[in-house]
This record gives sequence, structure tokens and C-alpha cells, in this order.
Amino acid sequence: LILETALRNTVETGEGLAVHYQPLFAPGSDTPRGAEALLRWHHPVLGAIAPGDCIPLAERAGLMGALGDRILEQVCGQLAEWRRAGLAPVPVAINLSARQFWQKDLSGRVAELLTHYRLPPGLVGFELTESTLLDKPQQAATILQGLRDLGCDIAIDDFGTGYSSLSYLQELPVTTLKIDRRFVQRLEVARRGSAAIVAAVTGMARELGLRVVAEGVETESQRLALARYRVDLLQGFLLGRPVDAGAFSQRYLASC
Ligand code: G
Ligand code: G
Ligand code: MN
Ligand code: NA
Repeated sequence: LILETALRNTVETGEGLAVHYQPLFAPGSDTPRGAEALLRWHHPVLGAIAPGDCIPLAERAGLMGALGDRILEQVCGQLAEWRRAGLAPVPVAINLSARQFWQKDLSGRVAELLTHYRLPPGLVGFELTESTLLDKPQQAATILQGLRDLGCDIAIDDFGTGYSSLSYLQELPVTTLKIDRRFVQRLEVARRGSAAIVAAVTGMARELGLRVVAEGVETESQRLALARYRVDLLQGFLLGRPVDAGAFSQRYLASC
């Protein structure tokens, strides 16, 4: 309950809330092509609280809608600030929980923020899990199309870990599959099954016109193994950890 009160305060004031950015690269390139926005919550006494803990807390406390809106606004504000400073920001993908995705008029809110911060389409994207979308696939398709119409990329996060059939990929207007890091990590121990899954996902994605991102790339041998499968983008500690906005722009953003 004490934590909940603190989180409520953070959601109201924005204090203690930060967004970190992790770069995504094309294989063999060190110019980032995008970033994932990751929440960081700093509790005044307890210090850093991982999103894995504070997001479920926010959900339980009924704060996730407001917290998600803070994150969305903070990312849009950051992109605008980088542009004002003469930098060329890369597209940033924001994770959406089920609660956020199904909130009333999500695409209206996104449109409002893109206009307010004068952001060109394509700079803001979203990551969702299969389970969020497949609850109500028809309604999900409508919401996704609204976001696509604003130029937002849509990625399926943790792809391959769900139990659903793949037919939904034809029905939903998604642009990107993010291969779950557990497949990437198993590549290294030469589990042939994981290689087969990565190969199958990239092959299918190409047929469907989807981009493939491999997440959780931690070692050089994983990177080398992935190079064989024509993955479009790589993300992971080997290539770049999530860092705060200042470090991200200093390290990764070019002037325009
Ligand atoms: O950064 P970390 O590995 O602790 O993230 C843990 C989980 O929290 C991941 O599944 C990630 O997708 C999720 N997460 C991180 N930032 C956000 C956010 O801003 N919104 C939502 N809904 N989930 C997030
Ligand atoms: O569920 P999701 O894919 O959104 O999770 C994102 C989380 O994964 C972030 O919190 C980020 O810190 C973490 N992450 C990013 N790169 C790596 C990596 O190379 N290895 C591991 N174990 N986690 C990573
Ligand atoms: Mn993600
Ligand atoms: Na992921």
C-alpha cells in the first residue's frame, strides 16, 4: 500500500519516472535504426524499482492507464526536444500493456500528442504481445489500423512464446515481429530447434512483408548465428543497453 501511494504520486507528478532508450541496429551497422522505450521508476526510499514489479503494481492499483499516458507523453516530449535541439531522432517503440491498448480512444490520444508535439508520422511505434491482441482480434485490428493510419509501426513483442495459431498475422495490421530472447539465447547452445524456429520466423515474416527484430542479443556468437537468418534488426546488451535520454542522444543521435 505504501508502494501504491508512492506510485500514485509519481503518476500524478511525473516525479521519479524516467524513460530509458535501448537502440536497435541493422546487422553490421553501428547507426541505430530505432529504439525501445523502457520505463524506469525511482522510488524516493527504495531506489530503482523494475518495470516487471511496478507495472503489475500499477495494473492492480488501477493506475496503468495514467502511467501509460505519462510514458507516452514523455516519449513524445523527448522526441520533440531532440528535434528542437537539431538532432535527428530514430523511431521509438513504446510497450503497451493490455489495459493501455484497450483503453478508450488510444489512437485519438496518440494523434493528439503527435499534433501537439509536431512529430512527423513514423517516429512513434508500439509493442504488444499476442495475448493482448488475440483476446478480441477483430476489435484489436480496428485499433491497430487506427495507429497504423497515424504512421505508427506495430510490433508483436516476445514473438513465438504464445500458443496461438499464426493465422492472426494475416488479419492484424502489424509491421514487425520481435523474436523472443529465449530463442536467441538458445541459439548459442546449438539447440537445433531454436535455429529452426528463428529460420522459420524470418522466412515467414519475409513472405508476409513483416520486419523481424531479434531481441536479447548478448553475445558475439548469438550475433553471428543471427546473421545467417537475415534478421532485419538486432537489439540486446551486446549492441547497447537501455540508457537515459541524455546518454542516448549523446551516443546515438546525429545532427540533422
Ligand atoms: O526493463 P525490463 O527488462 O525490466 O522490463 C521488464 C518488462 O516490463 C518487459 O516485459 C517490458 O516490456 C515491460 N516494460 C518496460 N517498460 C514498459 C512500459 O513503458 N510500458 C509497459 N506496458 N511495459 C513496459
Ligand atoms: O518484454 P520486453 O521485450 O519488452 O522486455 C524488454 C526488456 O528486455 C527490457 O527491460 C530490457 O532491459 C531487457 N533487455 C534488453 N536487452 C536485453 C538483453 O540483451 N538480455 C536480457 N536478458 N534482457 C534484455
Ligand atoms: Mn518490448
Ligand atoms: Na520483447
